[in-house]
Amino acid sequence: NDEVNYSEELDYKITGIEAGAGVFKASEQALEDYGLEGWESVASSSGAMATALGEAIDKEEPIIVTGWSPHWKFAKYDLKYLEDPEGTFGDAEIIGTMVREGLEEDMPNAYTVLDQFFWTEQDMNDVMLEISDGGDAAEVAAAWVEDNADKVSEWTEGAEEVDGKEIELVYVEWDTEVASTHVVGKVLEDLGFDVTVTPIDNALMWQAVATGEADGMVAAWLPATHGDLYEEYKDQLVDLGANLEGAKIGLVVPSYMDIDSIADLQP
Ligand code: PBE
Repeated sequence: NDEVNYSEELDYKITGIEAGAGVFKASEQALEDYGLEGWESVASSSGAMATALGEAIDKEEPIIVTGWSPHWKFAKYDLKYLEDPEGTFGDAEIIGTMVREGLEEDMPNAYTVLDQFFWTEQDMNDVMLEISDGGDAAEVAAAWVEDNADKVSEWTEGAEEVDGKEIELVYVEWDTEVASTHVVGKVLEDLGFDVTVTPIDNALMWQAVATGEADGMVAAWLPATHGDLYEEYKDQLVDLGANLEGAKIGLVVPSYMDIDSIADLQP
């Protein structure tokens, strides 16, 4: 094995994100599945992870982060996923929409929009990149909605305007979810809804929709990433299916690192 062993240089640390994120939990599972003794995944936040990644790349130092796509980091930097022969991080994921029971009866027009909301990785990337470049999420979302009237009209087809009805969407402050939640929130606002978008922790997001405290969310990563939460709450939720296809999670490194597989981290 002539690959570089990065263990000591990295101090046996994977740069994680929020402890409640599916990809963070999967990274801890990977340490077990691959027998990476002495290694740990260090919880932080998505923002801190992105900062650490940028700083390492500036200095061409090694770093391993818990990553996901779509994400602007792949447009900004040359990165690769480490191969995952054990399948700990699952396969292709979808991002799904979940709403509370009774929403269809209470707010049929919002239900229609949330049910029809579907966009591409490219759409999401466009919004994410502008926000990562310092744009205000609500303003970037509003501009995207204005520039993509054709797409938006497919989501609003059959929905009628309302007069200030309150609706609350919950999300986690991951770049992907900041983008999608603000875009769909803006579309609902334009239909006349009084929209609140509330950032919370992942498990609380699922719970809030399941208990009806919140009306819906567009941040369900399935089948693997949030599989445990889906199992726990699926009987109390209305599953409106995918709003984006072809998502993925895993361990991500700069392309200049001389390593291809998680298995290469084994002692
Ligand atoms: N993520 C982004 C989330 C889902 C969306 C991959 C960080 C997670 O791991 O739970």
